[in-house]
Amino acid sequence: MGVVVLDGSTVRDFVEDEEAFQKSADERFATLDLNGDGVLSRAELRKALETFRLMETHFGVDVVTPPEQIGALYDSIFEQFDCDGNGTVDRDEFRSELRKMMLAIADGLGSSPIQIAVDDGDGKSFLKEAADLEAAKIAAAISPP
Ligand SMILES: [Ca+2]
Ligand SMILES: [Ca+2]
Repeated sequence: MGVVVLDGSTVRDFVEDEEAFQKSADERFATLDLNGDGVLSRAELRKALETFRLMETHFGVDVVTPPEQIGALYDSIFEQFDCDGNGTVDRDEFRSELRKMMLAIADGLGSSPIQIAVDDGDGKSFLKEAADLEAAKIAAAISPP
């Protein structure tokens, strides 16, 4: 394990490196597409969001979120990904939404660096950490004040 320091420009550079970003996004997509049909269903995306520990990171220790509220949260995230509203998230939708979220994170981070732990030489865990952040960010953006 090592630690990298990440700030807005690091994230932005990553997203703007078209080839690297696309590769990471595609790898993640393939991991999430459990039945291998080339699209993400609602259930597959939900599983992914659970993996991102969305609830733990955002809703914290002293708040118990009712299941129907969690369901609504997952639904609204799914709809954000499913741009054409056909009920599944394809590779392009996934990639472009991921890019938007990463850029939003980059804006949020600005020039205040944060430290994240990564497995040495494992590019995927960088994306995973970034994904944790973006999941928390979506939760913050769409949950009631
Ligand atoms: Ca699938
Ligand atoms: Ca779609």
